Amino acid sequence: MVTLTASYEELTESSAVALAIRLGLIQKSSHLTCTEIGDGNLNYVFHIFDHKQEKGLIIKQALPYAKVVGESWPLTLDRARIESAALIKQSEYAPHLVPAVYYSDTALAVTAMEDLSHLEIVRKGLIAGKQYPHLSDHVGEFLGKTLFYTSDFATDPKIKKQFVKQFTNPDLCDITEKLVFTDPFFNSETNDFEEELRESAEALWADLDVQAKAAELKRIFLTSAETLVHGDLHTGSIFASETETKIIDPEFAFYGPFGFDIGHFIANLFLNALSRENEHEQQHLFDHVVNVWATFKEVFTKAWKEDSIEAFSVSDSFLETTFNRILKEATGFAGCELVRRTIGLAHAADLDAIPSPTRRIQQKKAALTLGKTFIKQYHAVETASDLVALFQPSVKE
Ligand code: SR1
Ligand code: MG
Repeated sequence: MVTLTASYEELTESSAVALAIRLGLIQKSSHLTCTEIGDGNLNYVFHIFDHKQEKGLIIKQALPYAKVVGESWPLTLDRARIESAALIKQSEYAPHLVPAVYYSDTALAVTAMEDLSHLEIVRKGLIAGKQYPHLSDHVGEFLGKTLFYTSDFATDPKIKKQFVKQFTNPDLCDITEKLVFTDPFFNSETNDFEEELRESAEALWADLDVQAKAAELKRIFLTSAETLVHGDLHTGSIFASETETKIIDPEFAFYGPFGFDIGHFIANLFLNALSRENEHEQQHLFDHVVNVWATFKEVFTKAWKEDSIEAFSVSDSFLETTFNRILKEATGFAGCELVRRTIGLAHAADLDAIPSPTRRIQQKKAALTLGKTFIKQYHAVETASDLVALFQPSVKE
């Protein structure tokens, strides 16, 4: 049995229910069920449901190691504090786009939050062939608002520096530094890919231009404390229906570059596009790529005009150069994400689930080519449509 001031212990389905009752978040009843539904790489997620009241609750608990690897990879519990603090901060600007937090406990590394089980994980839905017509409107709005308002453009620079401290997240950033920005570009032990991809992987490791640009992108990730980024905005971090979207799981949040989340979201749209059979089925994903950027720009511009505290914000050309830089960096980050989801440690189910082995390898090679192209050309990209234009030749190569 857990107590409210407990030192850390791993929850079970029954102790998660006991905790929820003790916290007054759910009433004791014979109609309660609890299921551990975590399918991510790092945490337990308990779904508690009162079948009589038809009321649900999520209790998420960080494990002291990476579930995807096992106990040999210890991981800080502090990420639970970061996650709940990030959700609360994001809800100041986009409350309708994140789950409500009811309780958090740093000792137990627990966050109790809104049950979103009426929605589905976007990656799963996309793999099943579904479409989410408002996905890019909502993600673009989320990014436009949260990235603008937590940056120096809207937060007093002294207060922003306190946020930089509060959201310093060395262990989770270390995962990204290694798994996204380093290991996939070398013959590292953490890499994981089919033997048929070895030739393509070796070509990538020998490509000096890719190496130089990946090094630049890693440096930007390491040093640009611009805004509070989500830090892991792939399609598995988004719940949605046809009308609603909720962005979850900001345990990787930290002060990083504006383009990081945009790049990751776009890369994951392309990964799903690569799993589709034809251009007709890919079109809505390409539309989302263009629209998430357009919506981000629109929302960010409105906030800039209305609420910027930066003296230089009177300059339209400063806004333009800011967007140009963000899109270029987002493109480079998208390239790194495509590469790592193909040959790195944590794959994208979109490609792994392609049933025909021949086609799976073919599409993974295309993902590597697209990733490489984005990395090499990130300085040259001018519009989001340029990204879509780079897709077709990569797939046909
Ligand atoms: C060891 S964690 C592997 C990956 O899972 C998370 O969702 C992040 O994307 C991380 O890189
Ligand atoms: Mg996650």
